[in-house]
Amino acid sequence: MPKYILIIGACGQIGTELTLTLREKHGGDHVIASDIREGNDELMQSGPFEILDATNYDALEEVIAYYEISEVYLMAAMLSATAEKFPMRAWNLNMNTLFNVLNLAKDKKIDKIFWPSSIAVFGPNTPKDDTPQNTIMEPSTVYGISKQSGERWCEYYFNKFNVDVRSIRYPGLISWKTMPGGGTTDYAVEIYHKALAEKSYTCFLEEDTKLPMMFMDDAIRATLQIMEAPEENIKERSAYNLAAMSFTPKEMAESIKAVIPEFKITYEPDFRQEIANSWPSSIDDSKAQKDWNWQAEFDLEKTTKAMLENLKNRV
Ligand code: AKB
Repeated sequence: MPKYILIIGACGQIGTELTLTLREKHGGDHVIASDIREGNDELMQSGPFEILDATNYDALEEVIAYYEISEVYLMAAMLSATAEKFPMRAWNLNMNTLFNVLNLAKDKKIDKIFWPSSIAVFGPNTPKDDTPQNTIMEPSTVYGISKQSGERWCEYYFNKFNVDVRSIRYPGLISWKTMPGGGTTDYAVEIYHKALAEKSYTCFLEEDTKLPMMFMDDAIRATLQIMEAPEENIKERSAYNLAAMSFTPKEMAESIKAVIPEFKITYEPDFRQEIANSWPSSIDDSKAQKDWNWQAEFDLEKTTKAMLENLKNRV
């Protein structure tokens, strides 16, 4: 039986690249992209697309039945910075979409789910360095609270109803195809655009704010790897810690200066500083390495090279 996959939130930062990669792997017609708005030309032209508000259970169920979907990647979410401005909207979007998908799996209308968690599940009382898989969490942001609750619900649906849901705690993601929107780690993408266009960037975090980050190619590889792993290898049914690199805005600026010597960075921290201060500096992902052979490939230098080259070629 051919497998049909639905991506919810396909036009966002992760969704776009995930959809294109899955289409390359399974064939365009087998991967249905959906979002509340249309995406870029590459996404729209490479396979089927549906306008879909996944908070609407009936609309979601209809798309799943029509395309005979067996696997869902739920990438729609309101990220940390925007969620602080619209707490109830963030809670409703982040939780209701998850419940809709979990309930479809519970009722055997789909077989497998990917749902992204985040380093935002951790909070100010979490050990900051090499944050372990299992530790104090106590998130202090709306987004973090929704992700931690989501993790608990995923584990609950696995334990009670045998729902095959898999999740990773993404660090800040750096990509050139689609801009991020509304996150605290977004500076690490904006900086490359500004470095090329204006040779300068004003960062909304302080120079020494160290956060865990990852290049998008690694994030997509991890997502496919956890979804393809044999069921018995997935020992964490909340979400796996995932890591690649950790750096400060100052270190990132240095890596850009190595390529663009005239690049200048200034700092004007805003409300996002408090969010960043509550998150870990680095993550211990040894469980993901052990259970499904995770290994990151991109460090800061490789990421800077890939970002600047790809963005330059696009302009
Ligand atoms: C954000 O900054 O909100 C996200 C995340 C770390 O989940 N990039």
